[in-house]
Amino acid sequence: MPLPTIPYRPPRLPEDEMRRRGGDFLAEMDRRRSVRMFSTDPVPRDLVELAVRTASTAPSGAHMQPWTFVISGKPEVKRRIRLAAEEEERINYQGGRLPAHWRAALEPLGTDWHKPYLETVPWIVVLFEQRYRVGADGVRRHHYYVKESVGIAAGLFLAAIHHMGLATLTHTPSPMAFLTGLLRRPENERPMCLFPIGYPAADCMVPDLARKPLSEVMVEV
Ligand code: IYR
Repeated sequence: MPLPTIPYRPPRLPEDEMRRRGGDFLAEMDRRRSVRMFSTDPVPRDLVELAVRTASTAPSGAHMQPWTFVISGKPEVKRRIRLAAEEEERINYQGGRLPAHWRAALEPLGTDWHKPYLETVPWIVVLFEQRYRVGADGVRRHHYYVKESVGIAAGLFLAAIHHMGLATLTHTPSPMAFLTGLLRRPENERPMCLFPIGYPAADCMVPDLARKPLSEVMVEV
């Protein structure tokens, strides 16, 4: 049975107003940076909820919304995540699991296996993708375009966090399967990305990187 339909009538704006809004939004998003130096200042839980609700407005295959945001501000949970992530990353960086080309690509960013911020940030949010769902009847139902849907939700989450004046990082400890057990997630879920959430530290520094110009990211045919 198709869903009932409702009117969708967003206001039609004058072009100069559209241009102003688009430019303002670009300028704001262009100020976003991935942060690895966080303040320990507390962040109210409702701000994290707002970002999750914003992320959850993402379009998704057949509107299945195949994502779960697991949030924690508990010191013991954050500590266990830090220890497990650092163990994996130590094998990556020091144990030779990262191939030479990957280490070379990361060199300008100056990352290493130490992830102290995972323990000191007020919140950690782990985004899980639901590969399928299990109905109340115990029957498996398909999810569609899961990676694309969850990727879009992750982007909206980043934008929402930044828009509120908070900072985060798309951290993908590799492999990240330890998060499924540590956070007691069901078999249908796989961790996709971990976001430490907080304010940037007062002495926060970020790499002085440049974004590709339009001419390198857009072609007209
Ligand atoms: N997961 C590792 C390595 C890493 C990989 C990529 I691709 C980055 O853009 C940054 C880091 C880490 O978190 O250090």
